[in-house]
Amino acid sequence: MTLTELSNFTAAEFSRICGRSPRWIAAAPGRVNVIGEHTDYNDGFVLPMAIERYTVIAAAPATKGVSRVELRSSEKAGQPVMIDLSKPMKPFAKGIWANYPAGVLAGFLARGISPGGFDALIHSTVPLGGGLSSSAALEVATATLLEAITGRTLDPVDKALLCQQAEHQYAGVPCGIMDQFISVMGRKDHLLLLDCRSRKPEMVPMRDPSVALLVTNTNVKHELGSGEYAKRRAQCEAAAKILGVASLRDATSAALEKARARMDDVVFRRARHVIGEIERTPRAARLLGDSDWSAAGQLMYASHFSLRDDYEVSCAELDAVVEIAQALGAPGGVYGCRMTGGGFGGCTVALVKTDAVDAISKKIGADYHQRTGIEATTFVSRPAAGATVLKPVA
Ligand code: GAF
Repeated sequence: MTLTELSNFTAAEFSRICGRSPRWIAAAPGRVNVIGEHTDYNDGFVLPMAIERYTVIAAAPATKGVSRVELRSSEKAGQPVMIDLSKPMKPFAKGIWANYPAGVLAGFLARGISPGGFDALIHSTVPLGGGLSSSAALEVATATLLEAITGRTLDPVDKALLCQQAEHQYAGVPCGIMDQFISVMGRKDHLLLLDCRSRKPEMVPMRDPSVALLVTNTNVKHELGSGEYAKRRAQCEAAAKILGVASLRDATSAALEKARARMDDVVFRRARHVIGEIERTPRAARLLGDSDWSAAGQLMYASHFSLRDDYEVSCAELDAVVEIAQALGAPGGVYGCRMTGGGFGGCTVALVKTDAVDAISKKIGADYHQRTGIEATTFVSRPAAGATVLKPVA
């Protein structure tokens, strides 16, 4: 579905369920990270792109009271979640989807910006829990909707940070800044090379039609993910402390080697991944900008092996997809492949020849099923634009 079709579908669903047309529609994309994994909370570099999968929200002024917000997800349309804007905001129970929009709403209210009561219907084509940032897409779509309702446009950096805060404070996930930044700042046909320390974005053109980014969803999500994420952050902080630097961005491989005897092996390996990945990411951006697909692809493999062996956030299913892709190799149209996102399941991203996409998808699907008994889902996306406000159809 194109974004326009998706917007029209969401508007029609809103009308059907809420009994009137929406006045505002906002959308925000999910993302795939090409390289630069677990570097954002270490002040490093990331290289994500927005994908053509979106969270769309259609909304209209409330009919039941000026401070009553009713949120519906198209998946659970029968059960709206209610927020009373006249009362102090607080998170819902852990794990409730409405924490994401509620956290963003709280961020706007804390800045003195109130949308007043409204009814909203949320529909998403970003696979939930697939490591493609469905939560950031929901946060950023909510922020974009609130901008449309209030007429107050936030600075893009402030908007992304507000959404990150929502995730920390309302969803209880101590994420970095990558997902919210790309969902806000994505640009069609570009990757985003983001320096997570200065927050300076650099757009890297990626419009050569002869190559494509192929996403494979392993369709597994191992539950240890969220606790392990916080653990990794703590291990990185421990390494930085031993190295005497503010963050691993300031550390070098040589300094890490020198300090090896003063570190526990796990902390050492976590730091080795992060330092290597921070170095690989701007290099991969340059190579992609120069259309050196093979060299960029090698860095993607190196990233995967480092995440698998040193950072230990991969899993058997992600490794299986990377192995299948690597066995196809350049003769089979694959330049590189790696897990993408936080890990413990979710998706891989592969840099491939466009004319080999069908054959590669088929081979990955068949071999992955044979090895795991699970059906994978594959799709290709061009780099998409970031969050946007759409016109409701009459
Ligand atoms: C998750 C987090 F939300 C990001 O901030 C980032 O740390 C990523 O994992 C790993 O690179 O998506």
